[in-house]
Amino acid sequence: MEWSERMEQLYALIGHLVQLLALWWQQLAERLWLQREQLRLWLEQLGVPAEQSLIVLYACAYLLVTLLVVLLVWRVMRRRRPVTGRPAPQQPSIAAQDAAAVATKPVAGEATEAVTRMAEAPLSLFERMRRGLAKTHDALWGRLDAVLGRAERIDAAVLEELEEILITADFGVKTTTALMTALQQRARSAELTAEAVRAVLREEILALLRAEVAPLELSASQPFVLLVVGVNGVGKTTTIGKLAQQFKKQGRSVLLGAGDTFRAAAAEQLAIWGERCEVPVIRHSEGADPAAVAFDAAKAAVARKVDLLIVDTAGRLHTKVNLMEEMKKIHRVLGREIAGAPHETLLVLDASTGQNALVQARLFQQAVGVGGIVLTKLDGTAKGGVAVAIAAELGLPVRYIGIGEGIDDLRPFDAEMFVDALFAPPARSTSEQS
Ligand SMILES: Nc1nc2c(ncn2[C@@H]2O[C@H](COP(=O)(O)OP(=O)(O)OP(=O)(O)O)[C@@H](O)[C@H]2O)c(=O)[nH]1
Ligand SMILES: [Mg+2]
Repeated sequence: MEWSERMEQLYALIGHLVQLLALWWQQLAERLWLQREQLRLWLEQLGVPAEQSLIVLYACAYLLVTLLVVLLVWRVMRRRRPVTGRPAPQQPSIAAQDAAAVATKPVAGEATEAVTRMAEAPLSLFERMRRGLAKTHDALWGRLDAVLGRAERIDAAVLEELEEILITADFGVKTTTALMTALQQRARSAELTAEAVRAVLREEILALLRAEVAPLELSASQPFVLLVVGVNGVGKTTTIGKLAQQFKKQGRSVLLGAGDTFRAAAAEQLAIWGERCEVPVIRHSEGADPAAVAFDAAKAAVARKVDLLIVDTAGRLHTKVNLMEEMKKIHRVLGREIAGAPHETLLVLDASTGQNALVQARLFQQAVGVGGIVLTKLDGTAKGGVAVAIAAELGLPVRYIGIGEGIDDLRPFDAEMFVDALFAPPARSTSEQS
């Protein structure tokens, strides 16, 4: 309601009140007149001379009524006045709604809100990575710390426990064996302390990862064609959305191809990402030939001279021969339209599937050839060691890791930051880390 409307209502109310008061005043005056002798006696007892008693009576009544009116007006004003004293906006902004929500919370709620807001303050890249890898960190650092903390000396029994920890964190048998060999070698040359164990593990894991770190190089072709493959639900479409957003932010032109025609919702999901990142999407109807989508998308990418074409595909079981054949057809079509395309086949793997991700990677590598890995959902699993196993056992570069569902939670893989996040003591503060 507008402020002027409120004021009009207020004036009308005051008008009614004044009428009421006038009536009441009239009745009161009549009564006083009838009781005037009695009142005059009271006033005389209070020391008021008889000739002035009438005027004192009127003055008292006048003061009383004025006081009552002032009190009434003050109460009405207090009840109706908006908090800010300004008209309320027609469409409150999100920030205003937030502020209103905070304002209506009890004091304890306000404190919690403040803490939450502090927690939501922009985090350093490292802190984001550390939080994303918290579960693997706990499975590795937490358990290592417990074993090393209670061991008086690092003997064969302790090494056996360490081996079990690495296996449980999904480093894989081959990688774990390599790490244990490095520890035993160090033990032969010098006494193995808890600190030395941590240092050796950190160095060895970093060396394994560093050997396979390679960022995606888009300058190899224009348009650069990225084909995204993987089994159902690993995060292909989400990864494509996040990638489109990141490349767009870098100033590159991007086009998306909705090659998952298996489900109508799949193209819709990609179209939503396209809208969100303001990136066009080439799509066909449900059940259409994915190779036809790839063909149209490649044609459009050339005609529009985009920097990057990313083609989504339906999740498929690597064991289904016909689906793998379909993928090969998409490969052929893209290659016919754009020389060398797809320039990269990115295999998306869900980290929470642990060693099964390695099996998928091997089969996709055999079937369609894989250029790099995106390891998603590291935030929800204690099996983050699989990143090391992929690098060490498959020789495939982990290009990106997914550490959450947010648009910025897909990060180019940085081996050092990854290892630091795994080995960082839990109590380390943000400022120290950044
Ligand atoms: N926590 C977490 N969730 C993720 C991550 N990446 C993707 N997801 C979620 O995983 C679910 C599946 O993601 P999609 O992108 O639809 O997976 P897809 O591989 O395209 O699935 P299909 O098209 O059915 O084969 C969604 O709920 C995503 O939000 C990640 O890094 N962390
Ligand atoms: Mg999908």
